[in-house]
Amino acid sequence: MKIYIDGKFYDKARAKISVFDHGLLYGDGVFEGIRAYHGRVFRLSEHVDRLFCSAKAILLDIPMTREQVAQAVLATCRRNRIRDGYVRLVVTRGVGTLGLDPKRCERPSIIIIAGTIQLYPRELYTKGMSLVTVPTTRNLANALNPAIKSLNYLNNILAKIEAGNAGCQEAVMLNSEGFVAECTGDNLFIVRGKRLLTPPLSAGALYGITRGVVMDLAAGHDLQVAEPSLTRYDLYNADECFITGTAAEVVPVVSIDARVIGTGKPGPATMKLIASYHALTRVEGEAI
Ligand code: PXG
Repeated sequence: MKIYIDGKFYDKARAKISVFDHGLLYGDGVFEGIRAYHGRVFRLSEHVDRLFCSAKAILLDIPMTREQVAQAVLATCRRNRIRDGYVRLVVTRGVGTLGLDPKRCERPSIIIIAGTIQLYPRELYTKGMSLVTVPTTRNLANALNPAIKSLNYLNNILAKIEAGNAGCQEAVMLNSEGFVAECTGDNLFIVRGKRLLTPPLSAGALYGITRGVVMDLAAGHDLQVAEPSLTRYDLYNADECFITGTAAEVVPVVSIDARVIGTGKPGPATMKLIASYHALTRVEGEAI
């Protein structure tokens, strides 16, 4: 495996960054998780755009253009002979001092790892997943905006631990007002009749790229998309529920806080959206 760091490729064992990098010391940096399917990188420019938006929000100047970053992602895939895989793109604040002032960091570092990922076992996609609402609320937009895909994921990790303690693989995270925000690494949707509903970004969700794709696909399945405020009551009384993410793709949800969702089996609209999502990944993307 060859890892890209600041324009050069290193063997896995030699791919190292400084202990003084503020990405490590303070979680000061941003990242993206990207998928490749059938020799193409799916939604590459959207991921690169979101990376630059996250960076702008934390006043981090990425020392490359969007096009150069996209080309570096493709080059890393080629170098690792990836046709189907997972790319982790990371930008850290860079090497600094033992003080949190980012101005004292020399230069941001760009790291690209191209490998594989299997977040959840196969059978979860046919049987469905159980979720639990956890006590840790999603970050406040005015504190650390959930729209920023930063290297500081402790808010989500705490929620993930709580889900695990409750015997679940994913958590429903609420915002400080008690409305549904998202999961720890996935966006959340419900189906009610012919309506496909997902929390608005203002509820404290990441602008998920898979979320956007699924919303676009909905029209082809006669579903009307809306983004209302959602409470746990709305989730419990949904006909169907699923979560979306680059790594997870589209995963049916059949139980939330021990309430059975719909029939207790993955719903028909969910299964159709899973099929059209897979169909899209087969034909779209930047050629590696
Ligand atoms: N919400 C959060 C908080 C995320 O981190 C999503 C939603 C889904 O966004 P996309 O754009 O991927 O549809 C994410 C992305 C992991 C892992 O290892 C998680 C993500 C990305 C890559 C890996 O669990 N989450």
